Amino acid sequence: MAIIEIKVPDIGDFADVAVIELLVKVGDSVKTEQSLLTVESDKASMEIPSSHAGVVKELKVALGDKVKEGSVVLMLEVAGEVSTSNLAATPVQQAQTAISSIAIAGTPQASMVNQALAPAALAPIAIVSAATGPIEVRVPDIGDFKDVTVIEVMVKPGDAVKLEQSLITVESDKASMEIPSSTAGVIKELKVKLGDKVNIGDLLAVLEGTAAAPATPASDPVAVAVTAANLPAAPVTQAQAATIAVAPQTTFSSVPAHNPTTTPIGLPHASPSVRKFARELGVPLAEVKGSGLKGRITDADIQSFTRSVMSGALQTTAIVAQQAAKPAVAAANNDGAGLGLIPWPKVDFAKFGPIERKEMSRIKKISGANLLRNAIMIPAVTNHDDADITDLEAFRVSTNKENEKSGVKVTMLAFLIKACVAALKKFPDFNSSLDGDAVIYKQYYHIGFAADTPNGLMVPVIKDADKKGIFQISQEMGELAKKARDGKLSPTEMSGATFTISSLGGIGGRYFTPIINAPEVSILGVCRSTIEPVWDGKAFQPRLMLPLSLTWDHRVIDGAAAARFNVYLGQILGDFRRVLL
Ligand code: CAO
Repeated sequence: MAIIEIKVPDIGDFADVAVIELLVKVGDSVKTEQSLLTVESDKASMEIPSSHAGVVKELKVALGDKVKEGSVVLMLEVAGEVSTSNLAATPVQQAQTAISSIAIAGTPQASMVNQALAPAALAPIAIVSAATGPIEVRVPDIGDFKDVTVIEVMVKPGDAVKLEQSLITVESDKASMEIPSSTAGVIKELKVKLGDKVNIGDLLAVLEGTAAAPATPASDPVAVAVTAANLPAAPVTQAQAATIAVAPQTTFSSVPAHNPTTTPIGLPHASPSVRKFARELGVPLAEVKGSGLKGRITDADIQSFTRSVMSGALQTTAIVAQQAAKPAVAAANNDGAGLGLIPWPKVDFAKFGPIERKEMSRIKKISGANLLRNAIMIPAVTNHDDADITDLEAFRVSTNKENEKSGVKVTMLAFLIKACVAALKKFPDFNSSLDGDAVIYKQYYHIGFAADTPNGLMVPVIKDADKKGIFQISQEMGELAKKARDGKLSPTEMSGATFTISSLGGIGGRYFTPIINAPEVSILGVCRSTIEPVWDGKAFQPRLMLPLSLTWDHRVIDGAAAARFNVYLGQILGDFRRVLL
């Protein structure tokens, strides 16, 4: 065992960046490259990773501390002996790699980068087609990070922007950064929107303005255009134009513009990893109160927000809005008036016989409101079909016999999950979600399964079911179903599903019409298999038939696709070798 110092790597000539978040505490085990803390300049926040795996022995920094290159961040106990020469270099080099690849060279943000590591791009890319013509602002060198997501657009067409004013914020999985304008001017056209992926050289906006404001001559038509676009007052004189051209800061101050050094109202202050965590749980960041430095939102804030919502102590705006919406009010009050219907009948049941009144469980109340919204808002259709699972059931039974000692029982539901993944891959519409007028196609396969619990319906999720085998799925399902029944499922274990299966096979019934678990677009209901006479062309044969009920959102999927999905699912359940085709 050895104790080593983990230091702040080279962060360019920026001294004194603030520690805004500590991601580990004493006693924590950390993996190599696990983020230890977040530092922030006025333009970028970034996480500093650990160069070694080990156990945190001592923290050498506190929230709000200013650090610079070489500051000791923490003491880490690592396995084995570590040579002193390694110690000095390795942490710094690794963190340099992480940081240099995300920072923007040639801009104020570039101060956070090791200039020596990224000498190539020293200026934001601005293509000026002509002194008086439109100016294209493009994404500058953001290292070898590809496809970073636009998470904030700070300007709109018609806005006047200053040189180096932030236009958008992009985010990788480790850092978020603001991309500044390489020129002053007026935004004529924005070429990106929220959620777009951008890379170096991509066109962000077309501006009309001064490519290099101080150098622009007073009579420059561009300057006049800027003036005309931004001064509400009547005629603009050449003298006024000159003022604007040579002193854009003062002149533009009358134009409301985004101040890149302050967090815009409503924009939550949180690191990229916290934002990602919030997104995974569907937590609206804007509603979370940050307990970190300067109100910054931490992982713990997201967790306690989620706990509060789950316990009913807190309601998100979405829930409040939903309850304010007529259908949900109708649900809460059993009042059809909210839907423009005649009121729900109010009956004194006690008049007719003895009664007992029981409050619904919290889970039932929450799921009830969601089910009602989904039932009302989704134009859902259900297709029924049967799958011949005679051979699959025989295989399942023999597999369980062979593996009796393993303690893991393979269930039909595990095979159904695998078969559904194959069908979802073939018909990606079923693994999507609606987002306004766009459809989001998910390239991961997280399958939710409805579990009946004493408190009501819960839907735990088997994550990445495409990457797991039948045994692993069966085992996870058993564990998750037990947790569900014991009321111990975490929010993470119930989030992120791309498709849901509701199996009543262990209970009975023939077919039913499951309600889609929004924002998913389809759900498969399964009932109890029975031996049926099936005509093979010559005679009726006794076959084990599994009733399938597929409900789908008609806005995204059409009937023919749904029929094909069911047919394909039936073929796979009939012969799993088809998955290989
Ligand atoms: N046909 C015939 N038998 C079936 C079957 C099917 N489609 N599916 C399961 N079975 C059998 C199993 O083989 C098992 O029999 P053995 O004990 O003899 O092996 C028995 O039924 C019980 O299975 P199970 O229900 O314990 O296991 P599962 O994997 O099928 O389901 C779970 C697990 C958690 C989904 C289930 O327990 C459950 O909660 N189902 C209810 C879901 C629900 O409420 N859906 C409705 C939602 S809408 O309100």
